[in-house]
Amino acid sequence: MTAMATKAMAVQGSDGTVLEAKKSRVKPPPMFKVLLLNDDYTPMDFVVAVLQSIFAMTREQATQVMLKVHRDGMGVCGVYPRDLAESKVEQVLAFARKHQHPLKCVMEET
Ligand code: TYC
Repeated sequence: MTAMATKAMAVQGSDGTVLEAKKSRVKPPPMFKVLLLNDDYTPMDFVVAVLQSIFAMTREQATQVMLKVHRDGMGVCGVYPRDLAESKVEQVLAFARKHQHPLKCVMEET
């Protein structure tokens, strides 16, 4: 047993049947929340456009998330593996910079 990273655990049933469960010894990959932060200057419509274009939300979903960020100071845009989360954060920051909005976006391990 090398690449499998599993350990066989045999359990004998009363009728003699052998049930074999495999216990995984590999951790699932770490996941990261991508968070949008509120500010006083970025237009609401711009934030909705960011959420629709970069996070594939409908206009309705994007509006709900934008309003949550506006109200609570931050909100989750999505949960992704590290590389994808980093890419999403960079896309948001680049798009905001290009339009000269101070919108901030960060990632945080779940
Ligand atoms: N607070 C901003 C406004 O009133 C809207 C806004 C929402 C900005 C969410 C950033 O991540 C944000 N125009």
